[in-house]
Amino acid sequence: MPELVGLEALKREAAVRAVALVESGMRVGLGTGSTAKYAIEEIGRRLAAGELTRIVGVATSEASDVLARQVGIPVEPLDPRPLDIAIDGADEIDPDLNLIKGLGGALLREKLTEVQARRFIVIADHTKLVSGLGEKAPVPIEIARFGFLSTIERLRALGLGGRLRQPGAQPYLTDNGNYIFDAALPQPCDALTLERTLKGTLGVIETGFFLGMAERAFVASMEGVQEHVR
Ligand code: ABF
Repeated sequence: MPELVGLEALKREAAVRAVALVESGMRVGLGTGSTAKYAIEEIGRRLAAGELTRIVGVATSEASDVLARQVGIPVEPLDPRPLDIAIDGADEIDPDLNLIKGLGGALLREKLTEVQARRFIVIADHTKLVSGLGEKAPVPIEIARFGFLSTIERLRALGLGGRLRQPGAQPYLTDNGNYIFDAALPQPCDALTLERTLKGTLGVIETGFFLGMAERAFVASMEGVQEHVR
């Protein structure tokens, strides 16, 4: 494994702490992003070392599916059975472990997977800690391609700023074939009320609010890895 320095090394340490909670025979939700990547690699390492057996992974993105198979984790599609644990990164973490996720674009599969986990563990670096959601990051909202301009009008009518995610000539396309609107949040933001409103808005498929889902977070900073429990 390559030598990591600085924050990257600490992100991996946070991932290693989370993966220590994984036991043989578990069905594990595999997150997406640069921190979750370390968790997938660590599960692969523990499998190869014989520390873990009979692990089944459920991947939250095509990229994590590919990585998991590369490191020797058997991957299955999500089915209605509960997952024992899910480990994933986040874009913002508030003091109650409410999250914004989805800047990596995988919010729908992440939420579908992580809501089924008995234990949802977050791994991140300290820059993700906020006193209120929306302080630093927009909330990604996955919207249907069909009629997306009309959906964006509806989002603007709710008072949301922001823009359609468009890194190049074409809008960003999720693994599910949808677009993402990155919404700037008013501060302070009542995330629960906004989440309910958004879920009732035509054209909205899912939001990046992960409220009341995380059990604990391992947060890396230059001082080490801190554990936050809800
Ligand atoms: C996923 O990856 C997403 O929900 C979140 O957007 C992102 C965090 O990535 P990183 O760990 O690279 O900051 O967990």
